[in-house]
Amino acid sequence: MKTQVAIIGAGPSGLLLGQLLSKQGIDNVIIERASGDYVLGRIRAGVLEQGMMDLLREAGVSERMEQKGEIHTGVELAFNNKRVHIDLATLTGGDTVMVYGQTEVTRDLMQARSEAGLTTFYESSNVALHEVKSQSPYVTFEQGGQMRRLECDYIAGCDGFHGVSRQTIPESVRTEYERVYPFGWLGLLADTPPVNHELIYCKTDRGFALASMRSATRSRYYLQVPLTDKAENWSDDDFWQELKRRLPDEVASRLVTGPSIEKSIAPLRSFVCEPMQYGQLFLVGDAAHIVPPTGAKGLNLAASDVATLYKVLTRVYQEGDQECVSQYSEICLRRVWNGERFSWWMTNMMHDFGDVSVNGADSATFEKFMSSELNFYTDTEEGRRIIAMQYVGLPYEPLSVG
Ligand code: RFL
Ligand code: PHB
Repeated sequence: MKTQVAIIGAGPSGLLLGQLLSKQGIDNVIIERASGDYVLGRIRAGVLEQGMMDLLREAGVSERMEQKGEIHTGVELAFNNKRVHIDLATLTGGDTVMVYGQTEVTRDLMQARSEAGLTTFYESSNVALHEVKSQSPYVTFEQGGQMRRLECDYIAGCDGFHGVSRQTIPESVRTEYERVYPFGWLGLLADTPPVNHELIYCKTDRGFALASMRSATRSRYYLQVPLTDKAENWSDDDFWQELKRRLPDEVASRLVTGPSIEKSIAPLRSFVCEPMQYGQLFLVGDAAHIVPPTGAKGLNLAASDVATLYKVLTRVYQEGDQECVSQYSEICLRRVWNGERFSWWMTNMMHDFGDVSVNGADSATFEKFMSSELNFYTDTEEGRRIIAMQYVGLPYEPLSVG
């Protein structure tokens, strides 16, 4: 088998890249380890930045998002008996975010790919990347007991944090930056009306909580929990009671509870792999970087990587400019590090670090620094604007003219 671009992973990064490339006439094949149902069953991101909404429109997969997604013009931060409204639209001169689940984005992209008759190999095992430094790389994988070989010009590693693509870059070439946090997020999805019309990020003495949603009838909530907790040991009742304690009183009084559809714990991590390109291989999305979910940036950073790689490969194939490939890593990493810094900052300000010392400060001192930081940025319009600009997302950087 032969294609122009081999894409490893059919998560949102791989599917969106495939869709955009196909629209430019660039042939691609996706190789995915899991089944389509498994990929759709993962409940993850809920907030899309302006740049990602525009990219989904460009990819021709925005019809359902326009109908079902909800534009949010603000978010709320609650702490110390205060509720601060961050008016995203006013503070940024009109930018907003869209609440539309990653599951729905993935579903739309899967449908578009299957309607266009593009090839995806689900349930592939032993995926391996070969000769990525040469002009003729290839991918081998096993499917239905049969070994297959896919020859290509380029490989896009869209296979998430635990994928094989990043490991293909020799250790002597890559540098990995990492911060693991001493807690996780327990998420619960329920068919209950959301407790508030906007998201509320809550910092409390009992730990962080987030009130989010998927639609007018489906809510998504998160609780900061110790890493030692197991989702199956949290009953729905325990979850709702703890959430009530962490929401502002007035909000808690209107919480509607119900049976959970999904409950899971995600660890929190900041991680970046540099560089994001090696020979003919590009790392995209979670394969190259992870952020803690506090800033709602993970999927959005994946989308900005896709936007950059799409521009690079379009220029390669339509203008014959192979030099522009070397711009990919630097352009992506500038935006990635900004998202990393914002997510780390929001995580530090909003969570309870318990007895763990942070950045050399004992926990009580760190807590004082972070409370002061939160007050400083929320008390003034300038501070709120800084939060708003980063929450809606920075603009995508264009390729430089070669
Ligand atoms: P994914 O989604 O992990 O997809 C990778 C795909 O690659 C496959 N794969 C392989 N395929 C072939 N061979 C191999 N060896 C393979 N190994 C793995 C996997 O099966 C999978 O299908 O990465 P991608 O596409 O880069 O997408 C990234 C996003 O999923 C991620 O950044 C976001 O979900 C992060 N995130 C959020 N991002 C936001 O922008 N806004 C949010 O509100 C937000 N909330 C969240 C989140 C992530 C969360 N969790 C659980 C980590 C909330 C949570 C709770
Ligand atoms: C979500 O709805 O899943 C969500 C929203 C905002 C975040 C993280 C997760 O910051």
